[in-house]
Amino acid sequence: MAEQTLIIIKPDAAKRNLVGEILSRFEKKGFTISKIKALNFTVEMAEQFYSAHNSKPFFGELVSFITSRKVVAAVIEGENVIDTTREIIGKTNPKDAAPGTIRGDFGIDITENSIHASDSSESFDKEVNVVF
Ligand code: FUP
Repeated sequence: MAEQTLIIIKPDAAKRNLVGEILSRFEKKGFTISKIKALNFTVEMAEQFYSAHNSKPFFGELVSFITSRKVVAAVIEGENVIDTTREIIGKTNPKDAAPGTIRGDFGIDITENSIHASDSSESFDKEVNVVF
């Protein structure tokens, strides 16, 4: 089976109707969308999804943001999709993210940074079970 990753188009981007624009970047790169849905994260889902960060000072804000309104989650597949997707989304903080990356082009700040993507196959396995 092809490698898979999970992306979440976060509340700030979904609110600005950037879903099609963002998904098209993955399709144009040759990746396939194998699952997709719009959903509202519950607090329980958010705490599980971001459990690696539960001792960080920004954890509360992160949970509050991701649960604030509807997001779009998708499983994307293709060769080397995990690392390539991390390049397509750009650095965590939009001010450090290169132009042409999703966060560089659309991110507002380190919280409202438009998109999440799994950083490893272990993260993907955990995250896909929370969302799908
Ligand atoms: P990333 O994998 O690029 O999403 O980055 P991290 O796993 O380090 O962080 C997860 C999320 O926590 C980021 F999308 C935004 C948020 N975050 C903050 O709000 N403040 C920080 O200082 C670091 C991360």
